[in-house]
Amino acid sequence: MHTQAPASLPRRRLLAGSASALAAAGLASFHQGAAAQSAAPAAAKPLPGYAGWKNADAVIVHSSTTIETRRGAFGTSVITPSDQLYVRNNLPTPPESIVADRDAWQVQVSGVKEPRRLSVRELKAMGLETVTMVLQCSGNGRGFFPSKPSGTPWTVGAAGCVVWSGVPVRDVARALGGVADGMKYMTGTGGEVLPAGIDPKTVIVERSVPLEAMQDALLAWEMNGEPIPLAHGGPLRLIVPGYTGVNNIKYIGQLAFTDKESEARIMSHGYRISPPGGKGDPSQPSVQQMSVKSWINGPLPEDGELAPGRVQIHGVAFGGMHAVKGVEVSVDGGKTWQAARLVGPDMGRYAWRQFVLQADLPRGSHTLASRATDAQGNVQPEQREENQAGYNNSSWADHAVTVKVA
Ligand SMILES: Nc1nc2c(c(=O)[nH]1)N[C@H]1C(S)=C(S)[C@@H](COP(=O)(O)O)O[C@H]1N2
Ligand SMILES: [Mo]
Repeated sequence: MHTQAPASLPRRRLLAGSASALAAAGLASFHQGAAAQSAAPAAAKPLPGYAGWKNADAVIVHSSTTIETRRGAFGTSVITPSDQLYVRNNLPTPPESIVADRDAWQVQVSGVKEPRRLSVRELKAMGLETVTMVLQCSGNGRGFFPSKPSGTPWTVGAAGCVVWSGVPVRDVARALGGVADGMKYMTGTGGEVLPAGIDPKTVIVERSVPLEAMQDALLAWEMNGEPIPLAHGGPLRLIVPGYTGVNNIKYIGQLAFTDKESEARIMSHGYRISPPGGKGDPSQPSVQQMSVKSWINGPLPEDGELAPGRVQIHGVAFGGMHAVKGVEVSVDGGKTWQAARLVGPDMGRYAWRQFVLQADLPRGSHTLASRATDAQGNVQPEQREENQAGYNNSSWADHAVTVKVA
């Protein structure tokens, strides 16, 4: 059983890379979030203005740029309501003015035979597709690493299951004559205005994914039935199903098919699986495709003592790139397992499934765990893979909860 480090604990150090570059340039306000976090009192932090519409009872505000969904708030109806969905920004959120005239937003498309700037209005005429997808930060579950990596100590709530609508990237590429020869990556660049006087490469949000990821990718303008809120990347966001949050570029300004990976720091050194004590570098694996994972959302220790008898143990399970085949639940900390039942609609292989196991729990303490298997037979591992920055935690043991029945 693991407990979350209080969000008020001082950070051991400020975010490496971008924050220090900004600090060096004297742009203190640019990493207000990190600074506020290290100095903050224990009281709950208020929602930042751009996310003021979020349901304050359903989220944990870590900083002005990091907001997590409470584990008990996920519910059992598959889709994460927008006002409960986590937020993670590496740079300050752009001004509301960028969503004043959404259809006028433009994205530069290059690495195609006929490169062009396209407005959202033009994109809307090129194609339409809808995908339900788990959006999950690479660092979700970092709070369970005993090594206390620097960065937001997310437990389970830097994730949600979201419906996106937009134009398939492959339709856009086709309309522009097709992908140019020799391209190996799809590279998306955030449309944030960068501070003057520092090397853009050190702060820009730009990520490359393998070219084949374009097959299911969208340039999306709608989320959960509404224009994408500014906090989640409106007016236009690149959606790369199955890939971790950072690869899903908000307020996308450029979409390029490239022969090399981006040289932005967030690609070359950030989001790399580094050995404990090490530093990120381009030789290490990049955090990209998600793998099979599940966790229980109820009952939880915060519900207090349970009455003896029947409980409905429920949670979410997803496969990353593959559909979920099944979920097992243990009520004895992983000694024995029983097949859970998948409940609710199947929204496709990139969505999560919800599961339930009915159990009769006698008086005492019970450690509840879940373990998912994907359609390829990959089983959620017991242990996390140790790494310096606390990425990709899919350990079922870390996600177990202990409840008391009295
Ligand atoms: N332009 C841009 N895109 C971005 C980011 C960002 O800071 N700027 N953050 C990334 C990260 S690290 C994550 S986890 C997700 C968070 O998406 P959300 O805020 O909609 O939950 O967006 C990704 N896309
Ligand atoms: Mo993230």
